[in-house]
Amino acid sequence: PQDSGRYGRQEELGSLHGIPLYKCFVEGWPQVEDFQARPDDLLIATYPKSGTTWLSEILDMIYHDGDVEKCRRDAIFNRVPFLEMKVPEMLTPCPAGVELLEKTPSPRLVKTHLPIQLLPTSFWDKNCKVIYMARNPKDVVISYYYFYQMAKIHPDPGTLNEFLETFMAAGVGLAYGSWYEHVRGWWEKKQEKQLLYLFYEDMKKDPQQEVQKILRFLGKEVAEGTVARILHHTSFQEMRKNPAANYETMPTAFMDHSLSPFLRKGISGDWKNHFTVAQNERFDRHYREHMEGSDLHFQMEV
Ligand code: PPS
Repeated sequence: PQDSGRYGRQEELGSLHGIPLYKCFVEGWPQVEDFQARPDDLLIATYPKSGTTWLSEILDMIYHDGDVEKCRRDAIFNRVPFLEMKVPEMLTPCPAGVELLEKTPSPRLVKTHLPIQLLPTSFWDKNCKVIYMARNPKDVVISYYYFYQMAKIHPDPGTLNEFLETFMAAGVGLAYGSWYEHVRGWWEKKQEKQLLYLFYEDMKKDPQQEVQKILRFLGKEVAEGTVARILHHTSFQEMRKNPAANYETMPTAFMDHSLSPFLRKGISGDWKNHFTVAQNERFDRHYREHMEGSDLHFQMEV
C-alpha cells in the first residue's frame, strides 16, 4: 500500500563494476563514463546521506555571493546536477544528470556519490577541484534507512536490524556499496589531488570555520556579512522550509516526504535513538575491523 503511484518500489539493485547501484543509473553509465568535465567544474563527492545537499547549498551560495534570491532560482537537484543520476522518464520529468550538466553554464557544481575508482577520468584529466564530505557511519546508516523508505528507487530496507546487516555486509542491497571503501578511498587520494576532505560533524560544530576552509580552498574572498548570510540560509531550519532545498518538489511517486522528510533531523548522534546496546557493540566491532590501519577518524556525536 505504501507503493502508490505509477512507479512501484524497486525489487533489487543492479551492479556497476561490482558496486550495487540502481538499475536505471547502470543503464545510463556509458554517458557518465564519457562525461567531459570542464577545468572550472567543482565536484561535490559524498557517500549518500553525508551532507551532500547541505554542502551543495553552501557552495551555490558562495558561487552567488550570498544572494538568497538567486539561490531560490531552482531546486537544488537542478542547481547542482547529480552526475550519475538517471531516472525512468515515466517517473519524473528530470533529465539525466549528464544532460542537465551539458546545458549548465560554467562554472558548474557537480554532485556525485561515486566511489573514487569509478569517477569519470575527465575530472582528473582536467584537474578539477573536489570537495568530499564524510559523515560518521552510524548516523549515515540511520539516515539511509529512512531514505530507503521515502525514496522509492530503493528496495525495501526491511527492519532496522536487517538494514544494519545490509550496511555492514555492503552486499547487493546497499546502493553505492561499502561506506568503508568509499570514505577510505577518497581519503587516500587527498594528498595528491586538489581535494578538500570535510566532515559533517565539523560542519555541525563550527560551520563558520568550515565555510572559511571552503573559501580558502576555492581562493575566494567574501564580505563578513556574506558569510553570516550563507550560514543562516544553509542552517537546517532554513533549508528545511525552503522548497528549493528540501526536495519537496520531487514527485511523490519518487520521494514520499510523508514517510520521512528529506531533511529529517540534521543532527549528529541520532543513531543513539535507534541502536540497541547489542547493535552498537556489534557495529563498533565491525567498524574497528574495517578502519584498522587508517588514520581516518570519525566523531560519532558532537
Ligand atoms: S543524499 O540523498 O545522499 O544527497 O542526502 P544528503 O544530502 O547527503 O544527506 C541528507 C542528510 O543531511 C541532512 N542535512 C542537514 N543537516 C544539517 N544541516 C543542514 N543544513 C542539512 N541539510 C541536510 C539531512 O537532514 C539528512 O540527514 P538526517 O540525519 O536524515 O536528518
